[in-house]
Amino acid sequence: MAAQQTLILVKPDGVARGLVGEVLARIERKGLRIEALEMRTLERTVAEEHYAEHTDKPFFGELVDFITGGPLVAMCVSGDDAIAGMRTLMGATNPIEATPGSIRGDFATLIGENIVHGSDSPESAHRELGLFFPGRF
Ligand code: 3AN
Repeated sequence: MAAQQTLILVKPDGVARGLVGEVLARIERKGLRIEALEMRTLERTVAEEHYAEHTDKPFFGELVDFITGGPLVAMCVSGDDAIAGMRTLMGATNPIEATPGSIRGDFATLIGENIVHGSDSPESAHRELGLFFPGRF
């Protein structure tokens, strides 16, 4: 078990649907720690950098429009194997394939509106935490 930190977002769809408390409660009940939390509306430049690996995908424009389209909640979450633990709590990227009991499995149907983001590796977590919480983690 490695102690890890990960960037978690409740995306604009999750905030608009009133699911912030639900997501926070699941993270806390799991035994992970919320180290930092901020509500903000992302600037396009930050969104483009966050999703840099998807620049060439056909859905990139849509993705940036969506993530900048309203306030989101950004968090640093820490704990034992926090990166994989959060990916399991979140469920598969496509909510139709996400296991019931996971956040996406319980609350979403669309891949483009799947409520949460979580870093997918220690390298991504380091990069994404630096982008959202500069100089803090
Ligand atoms: P995850 O968020 O599970 O790490 P990624 O990194 O593959 O998934 O994708 C980032 C985000 O891009 C997803 N959360 C989803 O909102 C969006 N996305 C991924 N694939 C598609 C797709 N085929 N069509 C529309 N949006 C997509």
